Amino acid sequence: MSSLPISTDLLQSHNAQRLEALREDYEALRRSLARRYIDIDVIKAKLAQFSVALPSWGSGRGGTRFARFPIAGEPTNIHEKLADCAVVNQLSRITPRVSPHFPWDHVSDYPALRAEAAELGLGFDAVNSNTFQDRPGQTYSYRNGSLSSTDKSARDQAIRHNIDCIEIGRALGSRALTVWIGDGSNFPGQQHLGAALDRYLDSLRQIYAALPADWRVFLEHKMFEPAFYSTVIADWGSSILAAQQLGPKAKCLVDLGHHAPNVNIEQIVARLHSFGKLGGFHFNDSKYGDDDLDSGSINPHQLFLVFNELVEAELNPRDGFDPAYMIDQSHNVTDPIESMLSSAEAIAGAYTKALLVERDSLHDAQEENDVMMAFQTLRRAYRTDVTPIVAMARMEAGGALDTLALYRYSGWREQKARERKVTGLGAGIV
Ligand code: RM4
Ligand code: MN
Ligand code: MN
Repeated sequence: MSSLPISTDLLQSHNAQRLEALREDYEALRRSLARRYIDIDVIKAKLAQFSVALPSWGSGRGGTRFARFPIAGEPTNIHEKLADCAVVNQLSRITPRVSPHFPWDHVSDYPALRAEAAELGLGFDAVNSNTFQDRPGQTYSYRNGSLSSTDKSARDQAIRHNIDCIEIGRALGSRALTVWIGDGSNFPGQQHLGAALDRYLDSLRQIYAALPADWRVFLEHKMFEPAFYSTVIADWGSSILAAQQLGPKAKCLVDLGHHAPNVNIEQIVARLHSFGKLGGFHFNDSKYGDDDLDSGSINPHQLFLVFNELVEAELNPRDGFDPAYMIDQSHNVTDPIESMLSSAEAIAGAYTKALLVERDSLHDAQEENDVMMAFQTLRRAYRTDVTPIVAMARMEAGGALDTLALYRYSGWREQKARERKVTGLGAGIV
């Protein structure tokens, strides 16, 4: 890492002003956790191993299906997106990888892009293919679907694009491909529901065959949108059945926004893990649908319960459990760097709280059907303010004690507003 975006002098003096207060809070928390026989330093060491990838598309003001409201200084290409992601990682220290999206992040020299990212202290996570929209000059339209299209030429083109993404990913040092398709239908009778899935599986088999030995493919389900009557991979059931058909390199990816309201997502996580098929996560939050709001902003309790299952999964790994944790958000009304900083902190906090659950007490209470004690065991962890642990781990890794304050003080966005070109209004993304 030779070219970190924010001045390290600035970062150090920022931390120096806040360190004493943090130490006091950390020591107070040490004492209160010790009364529960929890060693705060062990929890902090565990958190230090944790990381979550940033979505390259999350560094811009993504917009909705209705509108996009650009801000001055937002990134206009993958190079600028990487620079912004590097700011998030430098301050938060838990977002060392970026998940790129193609063709949005297309460049002509991928080894050079990889080197550029490494200079900024970043690597690449799962590559995302995009066959949910047409791009200028494309030969076959995805209007009637992509991997499940009735048109073989469109299917072949979509398969080719996914294989190209694998090639790009190899050059970038990635080891996974995430496939989310918008394929589905808007009218009853529009599509043969069984045949569409058969075509999807056939296409995926060809993509699967192109995966290098140490790669995985993540199948991402989503209930609806852009198709509003049926979606080919609508739910975790379709996803796991497809992954089981394809083979061990195929895993399921859970995007928190891709379920019906009130669905028990933590149970889905547990189920996928039971069958060794939990591959990855897209963190975000939502109130109604695929809102792509900031992680933990609407339902932090759900985020905690999801992490509670992930900690259970860590303790009982199956089929090489190695989940790819990624953020997938769209920032319409905030500075995307601020949203990603805030989300990274919320995710780290939810994980830390899940680490505080007294597992033996929980399991004992579950075995004995002691409902209230089981519930209270989770509650005790959830109620704990873990801010000092998250901040201390971050500082020890070289990050900032108050990430948002330092980001604002650094004047990064204002400086970029002077340097970067103005982005267009454009349309939003899904
Ligand atoms: C989809 C899905 C995908 C993401 C696109 C932009 O709804 O969440 O993961 O790549 O949006
Ligand atoms: Mn997603
Ligand atoms: Mn989504």
